[in-house]
Amino acid sequence: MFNKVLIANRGEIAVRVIRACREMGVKSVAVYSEVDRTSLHVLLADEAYPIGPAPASESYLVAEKIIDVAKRSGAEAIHPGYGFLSENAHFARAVRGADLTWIGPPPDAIATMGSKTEARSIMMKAGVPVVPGTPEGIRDLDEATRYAEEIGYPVLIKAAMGGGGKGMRVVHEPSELKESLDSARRESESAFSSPIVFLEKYLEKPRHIEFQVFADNHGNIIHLGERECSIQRRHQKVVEEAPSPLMTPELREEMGRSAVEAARACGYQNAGTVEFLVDQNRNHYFLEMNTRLQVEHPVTEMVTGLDLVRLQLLIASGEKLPYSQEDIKLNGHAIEMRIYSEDSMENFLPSTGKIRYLKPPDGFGIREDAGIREGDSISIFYDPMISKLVAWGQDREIAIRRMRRALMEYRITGVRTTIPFGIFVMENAAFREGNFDTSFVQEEFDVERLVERSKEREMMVALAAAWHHKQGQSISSNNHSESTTQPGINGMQSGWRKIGRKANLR
Ligand code: MV4
Repeated sequence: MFNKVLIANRGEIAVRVIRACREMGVKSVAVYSEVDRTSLHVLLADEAYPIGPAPASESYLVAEKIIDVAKRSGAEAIHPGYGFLSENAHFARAVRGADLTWIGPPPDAIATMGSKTEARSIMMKAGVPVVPGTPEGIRDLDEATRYAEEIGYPVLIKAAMGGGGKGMRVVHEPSELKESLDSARRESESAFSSPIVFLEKYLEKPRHIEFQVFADNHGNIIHLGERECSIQRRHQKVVEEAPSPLMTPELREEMGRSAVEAARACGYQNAGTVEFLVDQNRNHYFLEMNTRLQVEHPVTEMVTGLDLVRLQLLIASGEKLPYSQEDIKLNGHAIEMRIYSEDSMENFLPSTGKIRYLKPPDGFGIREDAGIREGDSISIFYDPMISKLVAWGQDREIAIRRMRRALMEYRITGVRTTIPFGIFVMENAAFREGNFDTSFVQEEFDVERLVERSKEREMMVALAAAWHHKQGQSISSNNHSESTTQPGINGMQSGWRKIGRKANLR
């Protein structure tokens, strides 16, 4: 095992890796930009080194600086976290070139999976189902027209070197093809420095289900079950859960096999995620492979009981996978809600500023992975994620109730957050029934209703406090009635009484 590991990241994932290192007796080296000098990950690490000004392009994305700190500090390995340089094959090669261990997949696997067309081609050869589409990038409009006729409309234009929806265009009929092709190429060029696009059959309202895979350096590959990630906003995952409410043992067996074969086909090692789209007939199709540890890895940890970062370090140090596929058992249900400093009521507008008060929820089955503390400021330079809130329950209904309770306890002042959106999701009938797909947010989220309820709540505070103040009486809290925010979840204290009592006590 390593004696010292450098974490080339910041925020909650840096904290997460530092904690795993500490539990394993591995010294941790943090790197930080000027605005992160007093950040939590710097405080928790055994050593910390400055790597430059706030802009990531001058700090967390500068490979030479990070490798230089690793050499100077005597770190033997680098963990990239997610984002930044985590899927940069050049960086992975440079780390290895500096005689340091890269805690991640082989650089060639990163490069191959970074090209969506190359990834599709490898998966087709490996017998992994892919969405019907073009074998490689489209040369011109004529070729696009021929392929679109062959595949059948609607078709989806996608960027070959991209992901996350940039450069994607749905084309419903031939007359739209030229304009969509041109605009997709332009967007792909500006976002990924490559105009190469390809076509796929457009799947209407698919579900996004991804499988966690682990491969060691000795040819052993297993999967750790799936994560449902269909609740996304502008291709940004917001709520993830494990297991998927859609899953059956048979479908898990089938998709798990595809995921393991996908990893084998690209010579994978370490932690990876194979993303699938699942259509309304429960057919699964390879979408892409993420060659990093994902933001949402905690839901897999909660239901498998495994520490995925610990596994990454073991495998990177050359050890064999300590588990066979038969050892992997899923227990209970976990839901993760990403808490962003974005205003749920104002179309998720970024909300920057200082976190004046922060009181995370806790209690049985609640985990909060945070990278910032009360008093920290949400910077404009980085992703506005404050924390990840994870709720575990022995079944999905309990996990949903627990997540809702935790979100209602979560106190943050100083910035607006996505907490109200999370409460909306936990109270939404379609979500609670497991009956949702990637169109959930656009079809179910009614921001006006959220604003209305928020105003009702504010009015309640005023009226209830005034009433209690006038009564000057103590309040019995033993009579339960419907919660003001959620008719039907009984057993919750009356919102009026709770608010009035708190206001009165204040
Ligand atoms: C698709 C699709 C439908 N049909 N591909 C979105 C970003 C990138 N990860 C791929 N995405 C999609 N690819 C075909 N052939 C629908 C989406 C999609 C989506 C996929 C997963 C989760 C959320 C999504 C939101 C919009 C579109």
